Amino acid sequence: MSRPVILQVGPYPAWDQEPLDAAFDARRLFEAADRDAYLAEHGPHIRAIATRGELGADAAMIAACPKLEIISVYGVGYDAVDLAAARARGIPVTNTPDVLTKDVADLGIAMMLCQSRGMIGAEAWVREGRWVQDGLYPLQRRVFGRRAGILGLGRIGFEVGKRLAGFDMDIAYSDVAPKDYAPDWTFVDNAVALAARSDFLFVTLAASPQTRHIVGKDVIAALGPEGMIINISRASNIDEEALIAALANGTLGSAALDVFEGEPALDPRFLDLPNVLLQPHHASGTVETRQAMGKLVRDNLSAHFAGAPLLTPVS
Ligand code: 8YV
Repeated sequence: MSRPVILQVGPYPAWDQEPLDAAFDARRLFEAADRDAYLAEHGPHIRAIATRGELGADAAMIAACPKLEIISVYGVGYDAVDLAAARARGIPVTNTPDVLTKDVADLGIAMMLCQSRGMIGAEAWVREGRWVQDGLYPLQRRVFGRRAGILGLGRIGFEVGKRLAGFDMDIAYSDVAPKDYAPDWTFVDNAVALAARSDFLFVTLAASPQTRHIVGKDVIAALGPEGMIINISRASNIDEEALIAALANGTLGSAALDVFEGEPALDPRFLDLPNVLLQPHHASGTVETRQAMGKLVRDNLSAHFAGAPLLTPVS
């Protein structure tokens, strides 16, 4: 039987590529020198798009594939998929929730600890011989017992909260409504009030047009010169201009970011700021999680072509 033709938007690790190629005739858009010409040539044959969270599938890509039946996203976030364009043609979209939740939460916690305790600077202090030359490393700020705010108490936010509880932190969260699965944490009904009662603000919201720049000037000001923002969601949830300005003038204490507008080519002003920890969008980047994500992408595609229910459709 001939393998279904699929459009592969970005590269996957070798352990995914082999089984993907065995099951599907994958046309590799990311290897094309001329993307539009490639889509014009291969689009008419494409029955599925296999993409990644940050790459998505825009309206033009969807339109270029008139026989498209399904879009399978390697990532929990599907904000880069034009859902309206997919829905208009009844094309289901799947993502990879759950399998990455705990790794993403772990990295958020690691970023908080690393930034709060100045671990990057401390490492340089040792390597550059300053411990011998200048003595003790400057004192940093503690984490345990302080106030944490979680903006978006979905699966990832909840796992962040569970971990923060282990640091005896005072935990609050904001979401569209209080969550019955978080009875011990304080519900705050807006982002500014949440920031005002937080030392650390975790941004764990699924991105959408409605959440764009939800962390703006007011939230940043409410967090203040001692506050820290940790973003493990999407860059669009934060007004980057306001963030850079506040980090530069000290009205915000610090930030720890895994995601950036225009990534991987982030705003160069970030590189000059000493009070921001920069991570290359790798919160789900463990071997274990990435293997599970790759399998889920393929399992959703296989289920579709077998006429079986999708494992993780986006509702
Ligand atoms: C991945 C992500 O980094 O799950 C998401 O939404 O952004 C990430 O897990 C990405 O999709 C891998 O390419």
